Amino acid sequence: MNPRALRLLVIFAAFFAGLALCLGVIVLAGGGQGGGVTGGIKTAAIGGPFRLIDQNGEPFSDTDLRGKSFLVFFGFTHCPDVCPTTLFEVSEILRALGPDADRTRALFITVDPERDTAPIMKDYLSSFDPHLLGGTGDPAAIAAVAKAYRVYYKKVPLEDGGYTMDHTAIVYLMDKNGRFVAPFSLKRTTEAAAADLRRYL
Ligand SMILES: [Cu+2]
Repeated sequence: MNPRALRLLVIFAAFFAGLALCLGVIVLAGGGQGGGVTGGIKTAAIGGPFRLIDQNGEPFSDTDLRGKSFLVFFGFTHCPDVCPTTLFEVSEILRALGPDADRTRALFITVDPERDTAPIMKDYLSSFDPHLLGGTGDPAAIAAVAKAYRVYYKKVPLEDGGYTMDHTAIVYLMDKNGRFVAPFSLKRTTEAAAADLRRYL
């Protein structure tokens, strides 16, 4: 093979390796959106014990949620779009459940405990459905619960000297025993999502 052909071959190989990598990442990232499809996430390994502080400053743990299926997702109150959208959509689903919403919870755990103290969480969550349960705590407690739920988060400095947070935006559905069921898709009508959640109450 002449050197030029070899170089072309190397370029093509690199391109397809890159493409395969991108597709792999897309499949993994897409897993969170495809209700029931876990996209390579080891389902049995998601969730576990945690100890957090709610938006009223009261401690709570996974055992306090026993007997109730619940949604759980991670975010932060300074989030510009993904978190408020998710909180809004989850609120709509809880509202669609009517009185049955008392039999479930939606847990919003901060990945930014430095800024998201209980009073800040309370203020923020007051704009959404009252069945939402805020979770904050010291950085070690947040790191532990994020690890249990296989959630990635990272502080990203901003030019103005502040920072934002990168974070996993999957909503997890957990059953009455605190076991992971599936990622809970919000890419459907409120009614369809509420009907799906109702099956686990
Ligand atoms: Cu967010």
